[in-house]
Amino acid sequence: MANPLFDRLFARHAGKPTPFLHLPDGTVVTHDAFLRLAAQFAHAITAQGLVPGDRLAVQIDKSPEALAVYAACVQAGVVLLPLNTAYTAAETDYFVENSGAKLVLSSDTAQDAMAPIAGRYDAALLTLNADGSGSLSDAARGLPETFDTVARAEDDLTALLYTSGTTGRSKGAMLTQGNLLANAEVLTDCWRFTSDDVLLHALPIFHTHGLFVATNILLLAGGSMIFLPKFDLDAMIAQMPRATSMMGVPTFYTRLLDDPRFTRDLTAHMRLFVSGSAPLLAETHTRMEARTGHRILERYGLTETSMNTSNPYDGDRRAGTVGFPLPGVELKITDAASGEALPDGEIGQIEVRGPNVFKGYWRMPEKTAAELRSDGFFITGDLGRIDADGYLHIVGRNKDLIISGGYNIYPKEIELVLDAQPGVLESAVIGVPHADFGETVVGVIVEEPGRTADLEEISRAAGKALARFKHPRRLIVLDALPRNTMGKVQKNLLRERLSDLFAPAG
Ligand code: MCA
Ligand code: AMP
Repeated sequence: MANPLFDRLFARHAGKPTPFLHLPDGTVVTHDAFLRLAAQFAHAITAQGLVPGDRLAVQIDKSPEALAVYAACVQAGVVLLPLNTAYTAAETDYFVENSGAKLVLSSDTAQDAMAPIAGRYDAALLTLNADGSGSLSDAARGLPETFDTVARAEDDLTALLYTSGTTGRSKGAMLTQGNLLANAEVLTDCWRFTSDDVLLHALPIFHTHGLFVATNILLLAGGSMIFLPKFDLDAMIAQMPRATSMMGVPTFYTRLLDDPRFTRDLTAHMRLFVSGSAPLLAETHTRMEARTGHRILERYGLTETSMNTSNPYDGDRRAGTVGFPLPGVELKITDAASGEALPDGEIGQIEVRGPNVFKGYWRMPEKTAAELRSDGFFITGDLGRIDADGYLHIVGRNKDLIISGGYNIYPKEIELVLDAQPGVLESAVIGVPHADFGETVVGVIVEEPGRTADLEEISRAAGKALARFKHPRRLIVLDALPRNTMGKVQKNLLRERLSDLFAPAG
């Protein structure tokens, strides 16, 4: 029976001893071995009582086994909910509750923190560690190496990916088989991926970029991936000569360019460098070309839509732009107030429609209605303009969002934590330029009259509540927040005032 995503990405490789994952220690995981493990995991997961449509929340380190959980979910029709390993227990609690996950997968070390959460929401708990050990692997051992693929339609859910909201509450973006397949097909074609490709993979696999864009393309093309547990400069340099391609966030590129070993010779075997998830500085683009002769291909996407636009493979890859709408993707610039389309050249909100656009937010019909129009256009919250040659420029955001090293951070979530601390009257959290992460988090605090806020104590409280990458790197006390006549905090003024705190070098 048909399961379009499994059939196209995975089943076609069954029985093939071709390389899929190259690990840093030299081990190669073949397509065949990967699929046999995925089938065993599918048995172990369904043995926990999960049926098609049920959610599996995973907060585990990157490993071949972790990727096999993705394949197992697709094969069994279980909806995957990948979570950043940096999330605190308090953050994870919300995702498990909101998704109604039936099974939670964590590491052995996180098991004690996770058990009460799983218990609270009646979810089973299994473990999978970075080295592939854990109770999931124990349960899977000896189970059949084939699994009867569950029939699925293109409209069925494959994954719930949570993206934070402007109100501070995360929303689960419902991605269907059809969404992921359509995007993988278009990108494989546009970026010319083939079975000869070896992708240097150092991104996390709990976000669209590393999990879907990178992995799905390579599966579809039949290529392989050098699968690194995380970005590590020495490992990147060591592996680069064996790769043909790399996908990264801008921080990958600035870190590589800051290392003298990253040269034209080192990258001679590469055919493609892709950047996305955050704005790539034109300066990084220029430095890259001068140093290596490669022009980075920048593209633009969101969790809700996967990829929308891309610079051309052949043709001019223009610094400071994200290229053209991908085939099948309609894109328009609209007036935020009226929703009317604006002529090319004018700045407005970016809206997109196509087979890549998600189905809505999990159990949040009002939020879905606010962002996904009934005619299928999704309001991205990004501001852009289309130039005379048709290239899209992202010029800002219509949403209060900080992107640090490719991770999205919603200030509201942090402001709620700061506001709750003793001595704090109110707060404003902003992103300021940062040489390594692009932007970083700064918290501005106004103290209650006659009281002094204990900044160290506040930092500790933020540390307990929020993932490390969201912590304000600096807390600053001001007498008052700048406000406009409507009483709205003017964050642009704060950003201007504090822009030099972590200013990029040069
Ligand atoms: C780690 N830290 C961070 C970040 N990452 N702080 C702020 N922003 C970050 N992104 C913390 C660490 O916990 C550590 O804390 C300190 O910063 C320094 O860590 P370091 O070792 O330098 O960082 P790292 O482990 O090397 O990670 C940096 C990274 C990583 C390689 C840039 O964040 C990364 O892989 N980012 C990619 C994110 C991504 O895949 N985004 C795609 C999502 P301390 O030492 O103080 O305890 S967006 C998406 O999918 C859309 C659809 C799209 O368009 O692609
Ligand atoms: P996420 O919610 O993690 O999917 O992040 C999506 C957001 O990342 C978009 O709304 C953009 O603001 C930003 N983004 C992704 N790619 C780019 C890019 N190439 N340039 C600028 N911003 C980008």
